[in-house]
Amino acid sequence: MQKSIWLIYQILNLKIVFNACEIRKQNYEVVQNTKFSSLSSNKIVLKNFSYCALTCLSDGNCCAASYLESFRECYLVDNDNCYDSTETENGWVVLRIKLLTKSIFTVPKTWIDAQDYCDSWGGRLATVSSPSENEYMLDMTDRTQPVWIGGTDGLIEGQWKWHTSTNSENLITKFYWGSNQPNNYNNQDCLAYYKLNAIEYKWADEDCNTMYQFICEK
Ligand SMILES: [Ca+2]
Ligand SMILES: [Ca+2]
Repeated sequence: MQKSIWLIYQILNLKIVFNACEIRKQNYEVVQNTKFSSLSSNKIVLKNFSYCALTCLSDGNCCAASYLESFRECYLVDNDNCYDSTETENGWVVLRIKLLTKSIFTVPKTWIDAQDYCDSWGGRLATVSSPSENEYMLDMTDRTQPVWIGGTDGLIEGQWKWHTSTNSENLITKFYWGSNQPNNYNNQDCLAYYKLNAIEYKWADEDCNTMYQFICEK
Protein backbone atom coordinates (compact mmCIF):
# COMPACT_ATOMS: atom_id res chain seq x y z
CA MET A 1 0.00 0.00 0.00
CA GLN A 2 1.34 3.41 -0.92
CA LYS A 3 2.36 5.59 2.00
CA SER A 4 -0.17 8.35 1.34
CA ILE A 5 -3.01 5.88 0.98
CA TRP A 6 -1.85 4.13 4.11
CA LEU A 7 -1.93 7.38 6.06
CA ILE A 8 -5.44 8.27 4.88
CA TYR A 9 -6.53 4.77 5.79
CA GLN A 10 -5.01 5.13 9.24
CA ILE A 11 -6.64 8.49 9.86
CA LEU A 12 -10.04 7.16 8.80
CA ASN A 13 -9.48 4.09 10.92
CA LEU A 14 -8.53 6.35 13.84
CA LYS A 15 -11.72 8.41 13.49
CA ILE A 16 -13.79 5.24 13.47
CA VAL A 17 -12.07 4.11 16.66
CA PHE A 18 -12.67 7.54 18.23
CA ASN A 19 -16.36 7.48 17.36
CA ALA A 20 -16.81 3.94 18.59
CA CYS A 21 -15.36 4.76 21.99
CA GLU A 22 -17.03 8.16 22.30
CA ILE A 23 -13.85 9.79 23.45
CA ARG A 24 -14.45 13.39 24.38
CA LYS A 25 -13.76 15.87 21.66
CA GLN A 26 -10.17 16.99 21.79
CA ASN A 27 -8.08 19.38 19.80
CA TYR A 28 -5.63 17.05 18.11
CA GLU A 29 -3.76 16.73 14.88
CA VAL A 30 -1.97 13.89 13.14
CA VAL A 31 1.32 14.64 11.44
CA GLN A 32 3.14 12.28 9.10
CA ASN A 33 6.90 11.77 9.19
CA THR A 34 7.23 13.70 12.43
CA LYS A 35 8.52 12.43 15.73
CA PHE A 36 9.37 13.89 19.08
CA SER A 37 13.03 14.82 19.16
CA SER A 38 13.22 13.76 22.76
CA LEU A 39 11.38 10.52 23.32
CA SER A 40 11.38 10.79 27.08
CA SER A 41 8.30 8.68 27.12
CA ASN A 42 6.93 5.19 27.62
CA LYS A 43 7.52 2.79 24.75
CA ILE A 44 5.03 0.03 24.02
CA VAL A 45 4.60 -2.26 21.05
CA LEU A 46 1.17 -1.98 19.41
CA LYS A 47 -0.05 -3.32 16.13
CA ASN A 48 -0.95 -0.04 14.52
CA PHE A 49 -1.09 3.71 14.91
CA SER A 50 -4.78 3.70 15.81
CA TYR A 51 -4.17 1.71 18.95
CA CYS A 52 -1.22 3.91 19.83
CA ALA A 53 -3.31 7.06 19.41
CA LEU A 54 -6.26 5.61 21.28
CA THR A 55 -4.02 4.61 24.18
CA CYS A 56 -2.78 8.18 24.41
CA LEU A 57 -6.24 9.74 24.08
CA SER A 58 -7.63 7.61 26.87
CA ASP A 59 -4.77 8.56 29.22
CA GLY A 60 -5.24 11.95 30.85
CA ASN A 61 -1.48 12.34 31.28
CA CYS A 62 -0.62 11.80 27.59
CA CYS A 63 -0.18 14.81 25.33
CA ALA A 64 1.19 13.15 22.22
CA ALA A 65 1.96 9.78 20.70
CA SER A 66 4.75 8.93 18.31
CA TYR A 67 4.41 5.77 16.26
CA LEU A 68 7.09 4.06 14.19
CA GLU A 69 5.38 1.69 11.77
CA SER A 70 8.41 -0.39 10.86
CA PHE A 71 8.98 -1.52 14.46
CA ARG A 72 5.36 -1.06 15.62
CA GLU A 73 6.71 1.07 18.42
CA CYS A 74 4.36 3.46 20.17
CA TYR A 75 5.83 6.23 22.33
CA LEU A 76 3.50 8.01 24.70
CA VAL A 77 4.65 11.48 25.69
CA ASP A 78 3.47 12.69 29.07
CA ASN A 79 2.17 16.13 29.94
CA ASP A 80 5.46 17.25 31.46
CA ASN A 81 7.09 16.91 28.06
CA CYS A 82 4.33 18.52 26.01
CA TYR A 83 6.49 21.51 25.31
CA ASP A 84 9.02 19.40 23.46
CA SER A 85 9.74 20.09 19.84
CA THR A 86 9.20 17.67 17.01
CA GLU A 87 11.47 16.80 14.14
CA THR A 88 10.95 15.25 10.72
CA GLU A 89 11.93 11.68 10.04
CA ASN A 90 10.42 9.19 7.62
CA GLY A 91 8.23 6.45 8.96
CA TRP A 92 6.98 8.24 12.06
CA VAL A 93 3.47 9.45 12.70
CA VAL A 94 2.68 11.78 15.57
CA LEU A 95 -0.66 12.43 17.17
CA ARG A 96 -0.43 15.79 18.89
CA ILE A 97 -3.16 16.53 21.39
CA LYS A 98 -2.11 19.49 23.49
CA LEU A 99 1.45 20.25 22.55
CA LEU A 100 2.61 23.53 24.04
CA THR A 101 4.35 25.93 21.69
CA LYS A 102 6.76 28.26 23.44
CA SER A 103 8.38 31.30 21.86
CA ILE A 104 10.74 33.92 23.18
CA PHE A 105 10.07 37.56 22.34
CA THR A 106 13.16 39.71 22.52
CA VAL A 107 11.65 43.22 22.49
CA PRO A 108 11.59 44.06 26.23
CA LYS A 109 8.28 44.76 27.94
CA THR A 110 6.99 45.13 31.47
CA TRP A 111 5.53 41.93 32.94
CA ILE A 112 1.93 43.12 32.44
CA ASP A 113 2.60 44.29 28.87
CA ALA A 114 4.33 40.98 28.17
CA GLN A 115 1.25 39.17 29.48
CA ASP A 116 -0.98 41.29 27.21
CA TYR A 117 1.31 40.60 24.27
CA CYS A 118 1.12 36.85 24.92
CA ASP A 119 -2.68 37.15 25.10
CA SER A 120 -2.76 38.87 21.71
CA TRP A 121 -0.52 36.10 20.37
CA GLY A 122 -3.17 33.63 21.50
CA GLY A 123 -1.29 32.36 24.53
CA ARG A 124 0.02 33.44 27.89
CA LEU A 125 3.31 34.04 29.65
CA ALA A 126 5.04 30.67 29.92
CA THR A 127 4.60 28.33 32.84
CA VAL A 128 6.98 25.63 34.11
CA SER A 129 5.80 22.26 35.36
CA SER A 130 8.91 20.09 35.44
CA PRO A 131 12.74 20.29 35.72
CA SER A 132 13.10 19.24 32.07
CA GLU A 133 10.69 21.96 30.99
CA ASN A 134 12.68 24.46 33.04
CA GLU A 135 15.89 23.40 31.25
CA TYR A 136 14.13 23.54 27.90
CA MET A 137 13.10 27.14 28.55
CA LEU A 138 16.57 28.09 29.76
CA ASP A 139 17.92 26.81 26.45
CA MET A 140 15.62 29.26 24.64
CA THR A 141 17.34 32.22 26.27
CA ASP A 142 20.79 33.60 25.57
CA ARG A 143 21.38 33.66 29.34
CA THR A 144 22.53 37.25 29.35
CA GLN A 145 19.23 39.11 29.68
CA PRO A 146 16.53 38.48 32.29
CA VAL A 147 13.41 36.90 30.81
CA TRP A 148 9.85 37.14 32.15
CA ILE A 149 7.77 34.04 32.70
CA GLY A 150 4.22 33.78 34.00
CA GLY A 151 4.51 33.65 37.78
CA THR A 152 3.47 36.36 40.23
CA ASP A 153 2.93 36.85 43.95
CA GLY A 154 1.16 40.17 43.35
CA LEU A 155 -2.10 39.18 45.04
CA ILE A 156 -0.75 37.63 48.24
CA GLU A 157 2.90 38.25 49.08
CA GLY A 158 4.85 35.00 49.04
CA GLN A 159 2.05 33.01 47.41
CA TRP A 160 3.27 32.38 43.88
CA LYS A 161 0.78 31.61 41.14
CA TRP A 162 0.90 31.07 37.41
CA HIS A 163 -1.10 33.84 35.78
CA THR A 164 -3.29 31.98 33.31
CA SER A 165 -5.61 33.50 30.74
CA THR A 166 -8.60 32.47 32.86
CA ASN A 167 -7.06 33.89 36.05
CA SER A 168 -7.89 30.60 37.74
CA GLU A 169 -6.15 29.50 40.91
CA ASN A 170 -2.90 27.99 39.75
CA LEU A 171 -0.55 27.73 42.68
CA ILE A 172 3.13 27.16 41.91
CA THR A 173 4.42 24.22 43.90
CA LYS A 174 7.82 23.58 42.34
CA PHE A 175 10.43 26.35 42.34
CA TYR A 176 13.85 26.88 40.75
CA TRP A 177 15.00 29.92 42.71
CA GLY A 178 18.53 31.24 42.62
CA SER A 179 20.35 31.87 45.88
CA ASN A 180 18.77 34.59 48.06
CA GLN A 181 15.63 34.58 45.91
CA PRO A 182 12.85 35.43 46.21
CA ASN A 183 13.80 38.41 48.38
CA ASN A 184 10.87 40.74 47.54
CA TYR A 185 13.37 43.62 47.28
CA ASN A 186 11.29 46.81 47.00
CA ASN A 187 8.16 44.66 46.55
CA GLN A 188 9.18 42.49 43.64
CA ASP A 189 6.14 40.46 42.55
CA CYS A 190 6.94 39.01 39.12
CA LEU A 191 8.88 35.96 38.07
CA ALA A 192 11.89 36.00 35.76
CA TYR A 193 14.91 33.99 34.77
CA TYR A 194 17.81 36.04 35.99
CA LYS A 195 21.56 35.72 35.73
CA LEU A 196 22.73 35.68 39.32
CA ASN A 197 26.41 35.09 38.64
CA ALA A 198 28.71 33.52 36.02
CA ILE A 199 27.08 30.10 36.26
CA GLU A 200 23.65 30.58 37.82
CA TYR A 201 20.71 31.57 35.66
CA LYS A 202 17.68 30.79 37.73
CA TRP A 203 14.38 32.16 38.97
CA ALA A 204 14.22 35.49 40.75
CA ASP A 205 11.44 37.80 41.79
CA GLU A 206 11.77 41.09 39.93
CA ASP A 207 10.09 44.50 39.75
CA CYS A 208 7.09 43.95 37.45
CA ASN A 209 7.63 47.35 35.81
CA THR A 210 11.09 46.51 34.52
CA MET A 211 11.26 45.78 30.79
CA TYR A 212 12.57 42.34 29.97
CA GLN A 213 12.39 39.82 27.18
CA PHE A 214 9.69 37.22 27.75
CA ILE A 215 8.56 33.73 26.84
CA CYS A 216 4.97 33.04 25.74
CA GLU A 217 3.31 29.67 25.38
CA LYS A 218 0.11 28.48 23.73
CA1 LIG B 1 6.73 39.69 46.14
CA1 LIG C 1 14.47 39.48 43.90
